[in-house]
Amino acid sequence: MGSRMGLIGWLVIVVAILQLRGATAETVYTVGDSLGWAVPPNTSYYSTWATTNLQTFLLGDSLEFNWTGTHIVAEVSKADYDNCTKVSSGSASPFKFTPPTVGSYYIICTVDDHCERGQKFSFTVNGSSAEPPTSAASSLTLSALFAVMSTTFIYLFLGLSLN
Ligand SMILES: [Cu+2]
Repeated sequence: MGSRMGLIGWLVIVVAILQLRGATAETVYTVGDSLGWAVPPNTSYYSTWATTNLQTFLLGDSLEFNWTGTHIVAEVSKADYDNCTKVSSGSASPFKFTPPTVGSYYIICTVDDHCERGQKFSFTVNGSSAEPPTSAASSLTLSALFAVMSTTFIYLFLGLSLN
C-alpha cells in the first residue's frame, strides 16, 4: 500500500511542475505576419500590427524579423523613431530580438526612406509571470500548495474508502 501512496504523491508533484512550466512559457511574435519585415503597403501597417498583436508582450517574449532584400532592424530612441534618424546598425534575416527589460521600444528600418514609408513600430514590454522573482516564487508556492493539498486529499479519500 505504501508504494502506491508514494507513486500517487510523485504523480501529483510531476503535474504541479508541468503547470509551473506552462505558466512561464515565452512567446515569439513574427513581425508583420506574412508580410514579414518590408516596406509596408501603407504607413500605418506596422503600427496597426503592433497595436493588434503586441498588447500582451511580456518580458522574456521575442520578436522575429524575416525579410528578403535590403532591410535593417534598428532599436532607437523615441526621438530617432519620430524623425526616422539613420542610426548606424546592422543585422541579417532572420533576426530575433528579445527585449532585456520592461519599458517602451522603438523599432525602425534605416534603409533609404523605408522608415518614412511606415517600416517602423513601437511597443511596450510588460512584466512576465517569471519576473520579478517574487512572482515566480509565489507561482512555485501555489504549485507546491496544490501538490500538498492534492496528496492529502488522495490519502484521506483512500483512507476513508478502506474503512
Ligand atoms: Cu527596410
